[in-house]
Amino acid sequence: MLGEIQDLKAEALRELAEIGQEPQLEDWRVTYLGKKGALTRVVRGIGALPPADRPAAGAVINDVKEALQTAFEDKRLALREAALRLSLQHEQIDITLPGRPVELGRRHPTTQILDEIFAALVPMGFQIVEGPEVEWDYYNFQALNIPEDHPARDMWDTLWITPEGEHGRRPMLLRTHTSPMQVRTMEKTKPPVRVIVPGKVYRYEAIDPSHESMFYQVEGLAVDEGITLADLKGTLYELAKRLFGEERRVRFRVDYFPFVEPGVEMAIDCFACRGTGCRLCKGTGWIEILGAGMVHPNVLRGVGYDPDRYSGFAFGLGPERIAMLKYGIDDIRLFYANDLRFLRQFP
Ligand code: 2U9
Repeated sequence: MLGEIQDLKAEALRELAEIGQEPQLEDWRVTYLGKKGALTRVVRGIGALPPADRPAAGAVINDVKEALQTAFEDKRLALREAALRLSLQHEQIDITLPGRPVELGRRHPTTQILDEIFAALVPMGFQIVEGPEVEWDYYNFQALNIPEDHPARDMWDTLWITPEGEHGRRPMLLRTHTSPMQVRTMEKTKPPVRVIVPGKVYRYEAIDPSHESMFYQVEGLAVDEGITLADLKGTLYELAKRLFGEERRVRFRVDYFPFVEPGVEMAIDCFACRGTGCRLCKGTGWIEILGAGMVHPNVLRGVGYDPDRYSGFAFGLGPERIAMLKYGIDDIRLFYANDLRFLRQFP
């Protein structure tokens, strides 16, 4: 019997030496060390020996079993290490390869102009506020001194949400300017008020290179005791210089908007020809860039301000128009067509 055990051990070790992969190693373990394996069979054979020989046989079997188990563990470690070495060789990362380029986003040209406008006005004490794009007729028109059926309503081609002229329901629309938010702000706060309101506005327009149905606006409002047209001029002169260069000159002329009195338009001297007349300024030497005025007493009264005590100035401008002038863009539709060839030109 002892001879049989030694043969078994030799046979097992020889087979083990030839194994090259883990699955075969497991087969080997089952064959020799498993519950129904070769060694178990030998152990069962002990019962057939004379009782006096049994302890010695048992000791030998245990030694063999231990030797096979140790050999098995060593082999398993060796296989693992070999597999690891192989995978390190094959899956090596070349850290000298350049990385894949990450495409950086850019700020939209409208956003860039908005930021420039904020940079000019925020240090003067204007706060940025935003309001709803869906508005009541009251805030968009009536509170701004534009009553129903007033001819000035034709100045804004409106996208209505409730059918126009419907009775019994408060008329609702897409705001045609951001002025409604100035009214809301004044309703909620006492003077002094200094706000700028950027945001999208909507118009019922035939779309062409100079008309879009959605565009941005920035409107500003300052109300306090003793505010005069000189404050308006000084503030907007600084804004013009910030947007178009320190050397700019400005020109104010009378204009009409129902919510201001007097109303003005501001022009800058043409930065392309310096005032001598060219295509950009249509030969006039001046380019109109914004509208403004002193807030109409009716508007102040409507929000509960006493027009004998308080006065204010307001202005409005279109960031797309500013961008078109600055960058020589000839079609407003480019702004919101999401064509990357256009957008990538604004670093
Ligand atoms: C309140 C009272 C008065 C805002 C003003 C303008 C003149 C103006 C347009 C210029 C180009 C807007 O983008 S645009 O179409 N705006 O000319 N806006 S005064 O006056 C206000 C605003 C709010 C309560």
